[in-house]
Amino acid sequence: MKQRLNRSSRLPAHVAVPDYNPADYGVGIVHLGIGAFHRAHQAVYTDEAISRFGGDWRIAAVSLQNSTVAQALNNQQGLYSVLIRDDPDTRCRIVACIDQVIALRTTATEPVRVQQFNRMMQQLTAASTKIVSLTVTEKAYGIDRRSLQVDTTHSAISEDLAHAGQACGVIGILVHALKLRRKEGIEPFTVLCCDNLPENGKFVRSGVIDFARRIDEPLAAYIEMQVSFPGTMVDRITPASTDELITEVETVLGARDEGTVETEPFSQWVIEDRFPGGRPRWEAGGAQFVDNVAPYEMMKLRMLNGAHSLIAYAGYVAGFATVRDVMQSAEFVVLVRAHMMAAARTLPRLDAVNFDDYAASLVQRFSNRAIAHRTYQIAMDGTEKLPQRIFEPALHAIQHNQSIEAFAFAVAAWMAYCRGVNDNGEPHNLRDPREKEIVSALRAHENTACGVYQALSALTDFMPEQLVADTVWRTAVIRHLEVMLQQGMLAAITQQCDS
Ligand code: CS2
Repeated sequence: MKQRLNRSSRLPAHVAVPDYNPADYGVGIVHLGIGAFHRAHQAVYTDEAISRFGGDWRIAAVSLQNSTVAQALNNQQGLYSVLIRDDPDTRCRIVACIDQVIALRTTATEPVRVQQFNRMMQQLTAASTKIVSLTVTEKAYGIDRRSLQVDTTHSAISEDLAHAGQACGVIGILVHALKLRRKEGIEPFTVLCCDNLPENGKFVRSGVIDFARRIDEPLAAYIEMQVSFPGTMVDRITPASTDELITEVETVLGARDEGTVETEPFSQWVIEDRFPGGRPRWEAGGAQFVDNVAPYEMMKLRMLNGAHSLIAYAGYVAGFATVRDVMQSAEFVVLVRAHMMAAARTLPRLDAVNFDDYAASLVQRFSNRAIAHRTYQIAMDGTEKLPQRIFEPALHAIQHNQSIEAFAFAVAAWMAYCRGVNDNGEPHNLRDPREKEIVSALRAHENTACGVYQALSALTDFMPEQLVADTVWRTAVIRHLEVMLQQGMLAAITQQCDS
């Protein structure tokens, strides 16, 4: 095994290295949730910004669930590589803007480590911290997407409301840190949500204010007045890192990098420019600053992520392991393109973007032969993803007399996936926060298209009532599901493409 990547590693000339000395710059950002996506996206933009313009904008990152990334990066002085894969070329660059990673827990089931918690709080309350950014996935927030209030049945929310001083959930941590800053007379930080949620800035703002109101009314009023929550749209396809990737990168770098990530060449970050405490000049990495990010976000959620979920469920059930494999099937491509165009019809006009071109570029990105993005990875957390990706455009379609077929097909594919077995007879876990509920609902109903629909459409706070009550919708989902269950996913796709 080679030596670990570090600041004195002698790297091959084709590996791009940042042209700044990390030790010259301080920390200005705390990032919660340092998964592969953050390392391939926001950290790269920050690295470009520091390279070009300098500034104390390095990142102190926090892992909320386990210590794997902390162990990897802290043993490498925060350095890691990004493998940018295109077909047939691969480029490699080093990112140097991570200062340290604080792991709150060793594994998800362990309690929060007090020392690590204190280190995180120290960073969050430092006057030099101007931004707290987040990529924690949809399920971590515990905010009800309809009322935009905190969901008191969510375990992190209920625990943190009971012990706000030792908060270990995202919202509780933000509120606690803002409370301490206010008490000490330190300006608040800007909260930058980078998760795939509609109007993500507004979403987190509402949850934070609601949580604060439940423990400290004046704090809630202060947050409402003083704290900025810009919205963002983030985009870069980034598969989960694997051991094979680490082995491959070892030969590329001549050093071992356990924090490496692989990603595609495309990257997009659209941000509302509201940073009272300042921000890195992310323009250096190509970030776009706009007044209102919502239409971009809606486009990306409905066209890219919606099509991704369709590919994940239909593809996985049909026996395809990766998105690129799915995109080798001409019929699948027709289905995916039709889904994107149905989603495009539900969007408000966006002068800067032509939706046909956007769909064409997505088809090309999904077809990248150099990226093995697993359908099973994207299929995860369906109950958290479907509402904004599929149900919202479906509701729009109903309200505007547009066809609902594409959305009904995607939901039927999700339902087929929820049965826990694919068309090859291979069983799988759903990896959904509501997995237990789904399994017991399915057990209580007949294993027919009607029974499965009945069970899953009745999950509480999931499918919007307007959809549940719509007989055209119900009939369409059941019709597709019937074909999927009786003749298999590929037959259902053929019929959908022919119709
Ligand atoms: C994917 C996204 O896993 C998923 O649900 O749809 O992670 C997708 O790859 C990114 O949003 C692309 O920017």
